[in-house]
Amino acid sequence: MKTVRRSLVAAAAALLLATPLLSLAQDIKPRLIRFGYGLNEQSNQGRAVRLFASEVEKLSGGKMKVRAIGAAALGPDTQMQQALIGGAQEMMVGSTATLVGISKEMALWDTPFLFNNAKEADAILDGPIGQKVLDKLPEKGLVGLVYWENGFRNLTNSKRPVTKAEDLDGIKLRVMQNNVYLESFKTLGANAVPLPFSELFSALETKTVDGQENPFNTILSSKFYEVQKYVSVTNHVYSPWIVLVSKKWWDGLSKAEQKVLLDAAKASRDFERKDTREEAAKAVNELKAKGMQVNEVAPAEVARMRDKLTRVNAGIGASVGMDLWNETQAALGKLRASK
Ligand code: KDG
Repeated sequence: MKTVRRSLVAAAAALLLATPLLSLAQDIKPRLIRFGYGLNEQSNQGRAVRLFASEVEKLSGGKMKVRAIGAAALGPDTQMQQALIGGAQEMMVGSTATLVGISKEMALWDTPFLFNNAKEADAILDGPIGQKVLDKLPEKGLVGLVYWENGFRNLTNSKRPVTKAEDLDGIKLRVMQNNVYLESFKTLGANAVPLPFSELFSALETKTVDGQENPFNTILSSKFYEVQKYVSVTNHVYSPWIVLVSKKWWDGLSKAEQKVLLDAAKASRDFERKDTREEAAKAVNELKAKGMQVNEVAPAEVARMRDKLTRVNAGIGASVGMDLWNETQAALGKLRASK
């Protein structure tokens, strides 16, 4: 009888001892966040995801850990967006343009020539209008934390320099899977071919498409200079990236954990924009050094492109809502008047 009692006491003691260790183990086991992105690790996008990860680790005291997964290893933007909505993935960064199928107001940022410069972009994206567009996401199962800078987009192709819209005639131009981009480049005379970013390099390499359009940073980091000869500078649209969280997962976080992610996202936004702009300033010379031929499209020809695209703008206003469209135009008018 004594032996039984002794063994029961020993078992109870062991359980008591184990429980704190188990709960301690639970306490110190960091909350893992899978953060997917489409560009490669050496890109401006990859550097900013790593900055975000270090900020989360620092601000959470090691209780939250981000696993950065690049090069579209978790799939293209559209696949990651669905994974977030379903709760199978926690976070991603991707283009606002690929989000339009889920949240139509994102098409506002596809407007050709909407912003004249980065200052205007920062003011609108980080201001009440940018927040209004973010506020449409939770009903779709997503939480948008901040906008990063993809940048002003320029044309590349393997056939000829583009000096005017007519030079696009007959060029098979890859565009993002987005109706505004498709319509815009059809209107300018190109044969627009929508493809996910993850398929773009091979499509250029195999001549499935002749050209594409992206910011200098992406042309450099994705090594498009290996499969493209000409860069034609149009700055035809300012393209944001957006840092997204699965709402299913977000709603399970404490307020403190949500604050860690938002504060880290804001720090990563400021880092990413500075880093991207510094890299973009050097990128043209680097692309020339890699053998690309760069031409600036004359302002008069850019203005002709812009005029050709006004019909596309009317469609954007209708799809995002004229209130949002008019509010954006008014805010830009105010910014330009105050210069
Ligand atoms: O994941 C990469 C894309 O989000 C981004 O780079 C979009 O600019 C883009 C493109 O051309 O697909």
